[in-house]
Amino acid sequence: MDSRKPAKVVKDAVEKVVDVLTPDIPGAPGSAPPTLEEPTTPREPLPPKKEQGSPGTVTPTGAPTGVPAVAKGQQGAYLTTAQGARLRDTDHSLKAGPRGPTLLQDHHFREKITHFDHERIPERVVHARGAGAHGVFKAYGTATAVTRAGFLAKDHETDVFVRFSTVLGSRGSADTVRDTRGFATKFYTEEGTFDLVGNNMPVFFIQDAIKFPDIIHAGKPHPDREIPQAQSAHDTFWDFVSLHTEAQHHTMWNMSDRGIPRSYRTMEGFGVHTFRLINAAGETVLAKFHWKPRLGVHSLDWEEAQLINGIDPDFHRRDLYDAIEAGAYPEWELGIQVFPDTEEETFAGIDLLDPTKIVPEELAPVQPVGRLVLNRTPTNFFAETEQVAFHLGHLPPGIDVTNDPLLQGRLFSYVDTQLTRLGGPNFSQIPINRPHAAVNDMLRDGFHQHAVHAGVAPYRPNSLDGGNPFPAGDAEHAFLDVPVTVAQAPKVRANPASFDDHFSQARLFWLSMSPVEQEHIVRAYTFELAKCYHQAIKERQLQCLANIDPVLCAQVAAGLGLPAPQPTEPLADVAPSPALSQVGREWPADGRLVGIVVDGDSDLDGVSEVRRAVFAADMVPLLIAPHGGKLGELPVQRTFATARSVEFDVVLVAAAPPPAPDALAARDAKAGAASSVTVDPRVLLLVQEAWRHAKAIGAWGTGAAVLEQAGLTGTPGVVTGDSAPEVLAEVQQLLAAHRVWQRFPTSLG
Ligand code: HDE
Repeated sequence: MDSRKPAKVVKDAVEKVVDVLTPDIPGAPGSAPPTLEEPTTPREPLPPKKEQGSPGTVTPTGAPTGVPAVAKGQQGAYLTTAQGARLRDTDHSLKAGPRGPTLLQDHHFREKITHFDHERIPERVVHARGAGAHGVFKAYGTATAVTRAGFLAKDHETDVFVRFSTVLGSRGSADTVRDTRGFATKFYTEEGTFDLVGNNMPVFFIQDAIKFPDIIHAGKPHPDREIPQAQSAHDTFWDFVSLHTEAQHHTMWNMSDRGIPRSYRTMEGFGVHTFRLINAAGETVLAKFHWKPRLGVHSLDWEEAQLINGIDPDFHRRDLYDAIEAGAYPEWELGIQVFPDTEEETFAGIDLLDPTKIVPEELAPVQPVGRLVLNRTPTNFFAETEQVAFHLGHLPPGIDVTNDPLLQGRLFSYVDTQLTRLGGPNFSQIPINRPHAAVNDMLRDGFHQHAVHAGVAPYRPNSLDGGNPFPAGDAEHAFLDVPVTVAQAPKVRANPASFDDHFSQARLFWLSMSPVEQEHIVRAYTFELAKCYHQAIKERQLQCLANIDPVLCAQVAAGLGLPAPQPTEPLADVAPSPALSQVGREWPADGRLVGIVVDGDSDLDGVSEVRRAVFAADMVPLLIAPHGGKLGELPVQRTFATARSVEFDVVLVAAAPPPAPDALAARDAKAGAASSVTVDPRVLLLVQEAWRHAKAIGAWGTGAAVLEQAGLTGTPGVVTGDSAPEVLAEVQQLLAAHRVWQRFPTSLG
């Protein structure tokens, strides 16, 4: 048996396979292509796909089993009952004659239907919609001065499972809604599981956990009509945040491009709260956790996001799985901002216990402590992504909590919710939740108990089980509750006065944005408030905007057709934090999708060369043709009827295809969207839409005529040339900046 960690073994195996295979378009269902005829020769189940991983092979109490992943699901060639009895027929229920009633004695029928009837569990009350992946975290060793956590020791590798999510929508809602994203990481450390349950935004709507039901009730669909789904553009949300003004900073993040990420792979992650770290000598510091994506922070365009919601509601989860299958493993660097652990628990005048505040990176740089690589997709969504249970209290020695009142309440909530959702107190024994550390917890019995506990004395002290289990000390890596002094104070329902500043950091965020990002913020507020029914709510929110920034307020007010109010508080004098802006740098484009328009008259050798170059750059080429099948030797992935620009990060045009036989508005409404007698109107729509979403566009050969007809030639970010590879190279350069922002003038800045 290979003694290395399962993740390492799989990662190496996956890399080996990827090396030798010609790259394939990701997304194939199953690990082998199907035959045309139904297979009839009995055989063992197919193995998982090569990039699929599954929970660690450990017992419910953390002992390695070495069982191969395939043996954890179904086994054997034959259909059986849940008890393993082989079955002859599952297509017909047992009846009193072919035309007679079904018999109650049909135990197979009852087992099958009863189990089916109970397939669903309650979805998460928040963060119901999500997608997960397995990976490996490797520490740099740079954090050992401040924490004794073993998984942060130099070169230490730890298996992880990450679940990304939206907050508001139901399990079946669309991915690209405007919302905060969850970024929850389970580190299976040898000193106990560490869950870093964060978001893609560093602040939260509320300062005290007791307000969580309020903000969520306000954000969820209205209780009477149960609309709108998965969005904040409605009266109850804006009613709450305009009255409960501590929500204004987080709301500003949601209205910014951070609310509509391009991909989970292009999101930052934040632990939000301040934690307390303890080193080997027992010294403490305060710290905030950050995830920095290798690919940079990038977003969708708002119109693009709305179109995707209809065209591919699974856009983000597909992107995550496809990127891993394409070998473009998503990567983040984990970093910490470190602050002295002083009695006031403040840094540069910022209260570190207030989760509505950031500490700008310019004041406290994020220090990298390790790298996360997601390299395996789940084998089974339900078993892994749906059943994974995170909890802020899953802490290893070396990381402790602070008195942030939001964090304190979360420490209660995460176990409580699993009791209902996962059906009892033994959810940590579900394979995806099993620790990779020895468990001896004296917790016994309960629904779905998977462990078979020996002994007679699950209590302490005992002599009957030889005194086992024993308390551990520092030498045995015991968890340490830091003996922080709690100041003498009256028992009150109150916040410290320092929590009263609700607008200064919303202003800091606004002032840190580039003009194009500010335009997007104006657009989002205007869109959302315009969707509210009641004028009083719009006016009240405009008052909040007036207290954040008069320009922002005036722009939104103009869009709503309302007067811009005067501030009721002096505007805060804040220094912008350039680190908050997403634009102005260059990043790798791994895993991006390149749509290539082709037809039978295209220079197929040139297309083939570009296709290879796109694969070599760790991106995925998708050919878009008048019909499916193949063009020469090249497989077609999309047709003019099935493609939409929002699927692609870049559009390349290698043909000027005349209208295809299905270019009829009655067959495909898109064909009525633009008129042209010489080029298929769907191709014109494709490039025009890509253009208005600020995407790079390239064309060579006859393709240049398409851009000419679309009126795009010579505009910023539109590349034409004779040589396909040269056009691609230029387009790649544009893609490094994510979008061609200079295409559009702004009225701000
Ligand atoms: Fe959560 N949150 N939360 N939350 N949260 C849940 O736990 C809660 C908060 C976050 O992928 C629930 O298992 C309270 C902040 C993520 O499985 C629940 C408060 C942050 C996820 C819960 C907060 C988060 C959750 C629902 C106010 C960012 C998804 C199902 C004090 C730092 C984890 C579940 C996953 C999930 C409670 C606030 C992040 C109900 C009471 C702040 C990423 O327990």
